[in-house]
Amino acid sequence: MSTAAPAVTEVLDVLVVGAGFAGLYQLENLRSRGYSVKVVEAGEGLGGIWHWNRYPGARVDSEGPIYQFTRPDLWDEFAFSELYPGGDELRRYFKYVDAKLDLSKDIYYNTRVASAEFDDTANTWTVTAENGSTFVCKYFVLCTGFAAKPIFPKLPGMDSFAGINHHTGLWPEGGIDFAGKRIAIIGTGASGVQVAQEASKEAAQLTIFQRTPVQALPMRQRQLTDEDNAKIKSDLADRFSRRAASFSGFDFDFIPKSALEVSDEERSTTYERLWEYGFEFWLGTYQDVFVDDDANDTAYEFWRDRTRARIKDPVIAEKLAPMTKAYPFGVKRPSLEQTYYDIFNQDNVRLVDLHEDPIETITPTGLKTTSEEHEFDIIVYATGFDAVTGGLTAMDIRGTDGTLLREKWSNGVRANLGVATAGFPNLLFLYGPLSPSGFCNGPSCAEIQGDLIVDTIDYMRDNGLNRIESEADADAAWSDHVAELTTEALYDKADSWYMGANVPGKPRQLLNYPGGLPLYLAKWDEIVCAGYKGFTLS
Ligand code: N01
Repeated sequence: MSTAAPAVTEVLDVLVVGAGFAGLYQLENLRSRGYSVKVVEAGEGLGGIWHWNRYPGARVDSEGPIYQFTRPDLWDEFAFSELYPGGDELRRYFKYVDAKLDLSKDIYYNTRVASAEFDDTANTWTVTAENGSTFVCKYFVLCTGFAAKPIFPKLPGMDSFAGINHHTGLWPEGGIDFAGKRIAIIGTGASGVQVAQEASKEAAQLTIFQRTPVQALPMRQRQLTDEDNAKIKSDLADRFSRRAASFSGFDFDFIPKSALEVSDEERSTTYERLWEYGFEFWLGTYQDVFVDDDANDTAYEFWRDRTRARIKDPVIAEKLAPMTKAYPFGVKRPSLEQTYYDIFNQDNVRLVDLHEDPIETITPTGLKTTSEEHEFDIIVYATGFDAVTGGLTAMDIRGTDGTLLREKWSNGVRANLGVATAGFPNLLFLYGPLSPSGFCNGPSCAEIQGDLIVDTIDYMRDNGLNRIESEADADAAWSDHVAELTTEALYDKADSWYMGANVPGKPRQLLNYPGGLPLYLAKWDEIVCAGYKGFTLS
């Protein structure tokens, strides 16, 4: 296994950043086509988000079996023990993939990229890591994922807390004992929901600080027997084959009807059916639920009534699932939950509504809201990520005119097809801003968008070309296309990481491509068939 990068400069065809699904797919595919390629990874193991997300209860909250690589020699020999595998099992999966494909020999762990500069004459990037190692590469491929940069709230006194405090995305490897502790969780997104479910089992007192209610759906978790796995595998290839035709890279899609054109009876039968799957109540719903507010109301009301029925205290029920929707259903990422709404019926669990009682300061013994002093042993920051762009702009990547990528995007992202931007030749990013990214099942887009990147590098080699650069007009046109699609949907009606709205000062724009995977792929085809229209190749 490679550990940290070498002290000498290494010259490569491709340097990939990030050893999650996307980076590993690039490594395996580029390597097999004869390129010299290495991956640099900040963590000390592979798995990307699954390397870092070690908080109690961390598990995939997308449909289980379709959340893996599609190579038959990989899925055929690996069996998950749960429909929605947990972090430990996903790390076991990545180790298995590593052993099968011998990936680690080409990965430098504990190697975080600090900066990169483009050599305009040689058409190469010189990339420097924080540990001082350097690489010269023709193509610099960023696979940092959407959640590489955790964010903390800016609260006075944070350094003064004498207990244990961690962000969910930076959880210590050995774990933290929750038994008998007084625990605060700040944030109620997917991570907050998952850690709260676990903490509620053991904590002496768990206090959950909510700013915006999550709209969590039933996970429908179950253990998988050998028989279940055999059945899953019997039609997995077929399920994988349907991914590129669906909006989000799953094997199912929206119902091609309006929620408003069907009878109340049909809609309610449909919602009952989708509710039994949980996840599909979100991405398998009527096609206008995220577009038309009235259609959206029908889904919200169903979700609200099902959810409120589980919460005994009507005051708490109103905070968790308000009668009047706080924001349209499903335009912030709904988490999948198992016991989240039940734990508020327990004596050891309390909800604090931050709109009524905001946090004023963190204290040495806990935190102080406007109306109360709370004492805690542990504070969990489940406050999310500078999503989609944060991992990219954290590096000092300098383009041809000396501008840093983060400066270039300081007033909003401009990126052609969500994979390249003018002034940064031979820099390609996957799962990046203005591509399907956060709307797309991670492994699906690692492969489907990943193939487009590999094919582009092949096209360059096959045609004796050395430099590919997006044109500023094409960046603007793609960004305008995304903005126009955004106005046709309801995403802008919520303050979410999808909109960049969870990070103070970040420009508000939809960071994921809202046209769905099939339209995105059709746009790629159009551009490639026109000889990479909108890119300058030389
Ligand atoms: O982060 P989030 P997350 N004061 O941004 C609150 C994926 N994921 O880590 O909604 C108080 O969703 C914030 O409040 P508000 C999944 O795609 C996947 O939970 O901004 N509160 C919100 O409640 C998910 O969507 C898995 O008003 C503050 C919470 O913190 C994405 O990762 C598992 C605050 C942040 O929620 C991110 O989820 C877990 C402040 N200053 C996550 N700042 C898998 O299955 C923020 N909040 C892979």
